[in-house]
Amino acid sequence: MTVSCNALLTNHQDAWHRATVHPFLTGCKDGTIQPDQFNTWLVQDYLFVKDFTRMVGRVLGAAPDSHLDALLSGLVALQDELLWFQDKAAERALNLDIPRQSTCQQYCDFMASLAPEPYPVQATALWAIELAYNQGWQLPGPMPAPYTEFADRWGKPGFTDYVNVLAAQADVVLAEASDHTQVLAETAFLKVANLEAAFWQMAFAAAER
Ligand code: HMH
Repeated sequence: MTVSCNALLTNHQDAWHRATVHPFLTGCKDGTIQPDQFNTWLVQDYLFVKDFTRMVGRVLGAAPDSHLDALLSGLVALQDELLWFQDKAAERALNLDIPRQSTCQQYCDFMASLAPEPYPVQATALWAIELAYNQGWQLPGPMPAPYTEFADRWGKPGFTDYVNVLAAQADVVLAEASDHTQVLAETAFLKVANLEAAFWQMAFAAAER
């Protein structure tokens, strides 16, 4: 078998659609998202990105030489992103020192669980996590203030280029991976898709709690 990033997207279109198209995102686009919903997402995504940064550090630790440059650029971008999240939270007077909601915690636990997996599995999961936000924030089209800068962060062409490099890197190692490793990579991809859908729903449901 030869799993590739494109094949995963083609074979799991429904799961990927649920990961990247959600009323939360269309609510940002049309201005109907409520402050509780957006602020819940903002704080929980900051808590997510802290652990995601640790995951990227571990992926870098397992990567071949030729993949280091792209992964380092990803980590540099995450340094800026964590500070940016802190600024955005301060503007809204949000407390970042709160517990992760269970969906966020499940996603962080999943990322931690990737540590002992073969590199092709980790590279596939990393690509999927980044693509979910790249497509999710891009698909609705240009967003009005105050959401423009959020949509741009993950939708901008430079981020799309980065995600494409991650796909190319994952494809190279998937092509040489055992069938068993490819199955693990597919399972990780589907897990990312499901967790992404649940993460949007967690934020969207905030006002109903
Ligand atoms: C839930 N998935 C979630 N948050 C993010 N910031 C990313 C992916 C980054 O791409």
